[in-house]
Amino acid sequence: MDKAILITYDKEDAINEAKGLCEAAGYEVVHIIQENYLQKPKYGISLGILEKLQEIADKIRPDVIVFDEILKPSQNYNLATELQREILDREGLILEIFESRASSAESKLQVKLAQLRYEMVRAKEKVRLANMGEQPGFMGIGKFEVDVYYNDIKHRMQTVKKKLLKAGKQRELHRQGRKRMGFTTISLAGYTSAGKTTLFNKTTGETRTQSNELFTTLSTTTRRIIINQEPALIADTVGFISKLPAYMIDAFKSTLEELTYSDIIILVIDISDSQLELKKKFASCMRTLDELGVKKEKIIFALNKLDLIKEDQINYKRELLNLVENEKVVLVSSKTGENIKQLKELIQNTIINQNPYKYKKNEMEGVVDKFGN
Ligand SMILES: Nc1nc2c(ncn2[C@@H]2O[C@H](COP(=O)(O)OP(=O)(O)OP(=O)(O)O)[C@@H](O)[C@H]2O)c(=O)[nH]1
Ligand SMILES: [Mg+2]
Repeated sequence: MDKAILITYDKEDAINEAKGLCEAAGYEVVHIIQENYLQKPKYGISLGILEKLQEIADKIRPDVIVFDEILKPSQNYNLATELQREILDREGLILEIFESRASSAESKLQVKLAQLRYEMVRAKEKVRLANMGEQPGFMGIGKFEVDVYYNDIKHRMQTVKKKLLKAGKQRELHRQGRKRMGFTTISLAGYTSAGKTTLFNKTTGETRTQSNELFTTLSTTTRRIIINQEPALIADTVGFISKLPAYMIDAFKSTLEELTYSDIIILVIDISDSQLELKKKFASCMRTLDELGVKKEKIIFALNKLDLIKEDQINYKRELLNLVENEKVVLVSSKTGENIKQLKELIQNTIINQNPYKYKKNEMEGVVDKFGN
């Protein structure tokens, strides 16, 4: 396994998440440097820490130095030059994970697009520096080469986008088909590792891979379930993570778009997380859903991993998320199956409320049936 030195924030949850990301990308974290502030202009870290890092890196000889913040191209370049090692920032790390996980043709294209955008931002910086004449040979390339490089990325991005557009149209057709057939569509959303796939498996009897590694799921799978004696479709989706840059959400748009068109979103929340983590992840999920244009009324909150917390913690944690008054909350354990029935009932009631006419009519028909025959 490749070795990594990790530079992250001096907070337990940040450390755990960053370690999780490193492991998911296939790195063994051999040393951690914890800092309060990681956004100093030149290197992200202070000169003092840089010196310390240099010493440690000389001793440990890691394959990569992971920097758990988004680095500007110039910062990345400065660090790499000083340390003479590969520097991977948070974005680069997430991209590596996505790349290794992407299995469907569409998710591969999405990852490709995200990678090209990542490169594009860096190319733009190179063009800017070259134009300023400050660093004509920035990273060893002249202005002409930078232009060629930039245009090449742009061209490749256009090709990938076209292919994705085609895949998106295919999805749109599927969606229309499902709508015509009157299926209610339900999507599972939530932070990575919240338990979406476990819940999906529990409700559908499927056996998709669930794991405590981050970003286990990268593509959307849809299955039929019966709610209210009628078939509905439920989809498992890619997880969210904080500080996921907008362009990455954008790259995964066609997959995440399913959320925009779903009748119901089950937002899966890991209620066993620490207060801080819980709040941060929740805010991050709500922001992402908002960015995707998901209406609040469609969201059902599934507070998952109930088996891992004590009774007296429950209300406190609901309060923390401002979900005490909310009626669309259900506490579940996807592992033990506890309260899955309640979740289904909540889904059912939400569907009925969304289509009062349809279900009124069915009820009436039921009455006629009973008494008419
Ligand atoms: N104790 C407990 N563990 C759970 C529960 N639900 C899920 N898990 C565990 O949490 C981990 C993550 O579960 P997944 O279902 O893979 O999570 P996910 O949300 O699909 O994650 P990504 O696909 O990575 O976004 C796994 O190790 C599950 O076994 C639960 O209700 N209780
Ligand atoms: Mg999953």
